[in-house]
Amino acid sequence: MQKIPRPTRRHLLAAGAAAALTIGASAFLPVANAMAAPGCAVTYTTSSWTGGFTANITIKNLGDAVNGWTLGFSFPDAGQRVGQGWSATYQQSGQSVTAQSLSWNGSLAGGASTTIGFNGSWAGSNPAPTSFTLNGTVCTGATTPTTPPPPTTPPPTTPPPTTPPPTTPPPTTPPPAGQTPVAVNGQLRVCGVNLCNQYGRPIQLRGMSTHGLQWFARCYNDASLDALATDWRADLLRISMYVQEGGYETDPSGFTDRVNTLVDEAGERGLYALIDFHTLTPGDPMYNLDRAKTFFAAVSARNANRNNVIYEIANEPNGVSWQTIKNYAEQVIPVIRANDPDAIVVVGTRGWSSLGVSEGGNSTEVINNPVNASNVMYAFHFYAASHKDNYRAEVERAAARLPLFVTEFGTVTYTGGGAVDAGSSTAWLDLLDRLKISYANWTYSDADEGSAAFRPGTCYGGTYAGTGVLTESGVFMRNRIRTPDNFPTS
Ligand code: IDC
Repeated sequence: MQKIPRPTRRHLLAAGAAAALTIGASAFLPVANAMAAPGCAVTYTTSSWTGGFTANITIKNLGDAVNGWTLGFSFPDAGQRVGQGWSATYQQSGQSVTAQSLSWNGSLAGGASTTIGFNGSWAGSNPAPTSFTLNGTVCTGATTPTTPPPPTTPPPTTPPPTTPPPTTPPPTTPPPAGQTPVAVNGQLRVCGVNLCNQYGRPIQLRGMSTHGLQWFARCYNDASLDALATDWRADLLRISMYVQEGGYETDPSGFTDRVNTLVDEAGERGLYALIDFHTLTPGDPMYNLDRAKTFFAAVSARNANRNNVIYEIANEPNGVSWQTIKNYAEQVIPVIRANDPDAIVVVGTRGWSSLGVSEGGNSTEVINNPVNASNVMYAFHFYAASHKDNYRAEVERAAARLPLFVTEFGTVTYTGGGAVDAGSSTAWLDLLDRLKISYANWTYSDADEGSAAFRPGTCYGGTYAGTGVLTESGVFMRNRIRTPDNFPTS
């Protein structure tokens, strides 16, 4: 019943960094400098490739507490440039660079650290800066080791399967604790237009969305989540908490508890948890602003120390301007940041998260007027049987300029029902794979509709692994999701 979002975007340039980030040629260049002053210690590490690099900078305050800070350094080579940064506001003049704190990370107690970073470009060589200042004081404190952290696990060596997966339930052996998606990738952040892991490398998360928790709670239990982690080998569980239609507004504390429990269940299996504040009707997110603040204050406080949580603050705004959505986001995001400053927040877009397309707009309105916050991504939704080439073209264009996250999509029509469109679904997922855009499929449930992965009645039984319990959509999605991730670990 909802409309369908359709984007149309043009391919903006993947500004040096994004383009270069694509593949392979990255070498980890450990560069760490710590400086000796009593006031601060800085660790600067880069992941570098021809012409581009990602820098991660950890700043440790060794002096008195500061409220607002500016880090200063100079690039040794005149060809080094800061591109898109995160967690600070960057300025460069000649070879001199300053990085100024944001509202949420400006307060740094004595002994506290914060991490910032940027994507940059280089021409001649790419040496690390050798001296840093914090609020004008040269950093001379002892620094952290100059070698990059070892990967927590070796990269997966298994090649992609060359034969179709078995049709009988495979053994659901859990991956070793060090090899789950969360163990390998750690705390995520947005870098450039990408979702990056703890090594500053772009990754794609692939997973499934729950159906409405108010209707399908029976589908989310140890056996079904074990199957998602070990049989589907998913990376991500989207926890879809409707606000209306019998959802959150009817029992705020009960739904908050249910979401938190599922965050834990996902975490125990090494899955990322995408907390979806599933607004839909009414389409104006402002209608739920107070509820959103209450809900996100609670879940962000409770989950602040977990590294597997991503917040999606409005599922599908519709019938409202981008400016209204942006205003909503700029009120909800600080509530989250106050508790959980480094978590990624995904913001819904106009026209049922179509980047405006389903309401006659396009992503230019977001590009020209982005949410005023760092570590933010933008939601794009599609239903493959309804949304095809023109929407794919828009996503491809938008992806060069905006960090996108497909927090929901279906293999069927936008009603959630109808037949699987395998051709369009394949075209979509090939595109998302190529662009490293993360996704969650609607739905990991046994709803009696084409988009559901399980056959009706499955959730009343105890078996979730294998293809015997799956619908056509479920078989299709399991085949796509269970291929190896090959997450970069350096
Ligand atoms: C649909 C469900 C359907 C339910 C309906 C209620 O599949 O069982 O009756 O919601 O509102 C969306 C929404 C998502 C929709 C889905 C399919 O985010 O809530 O689920 N869809 O219509 N946007 C586009 C499609």
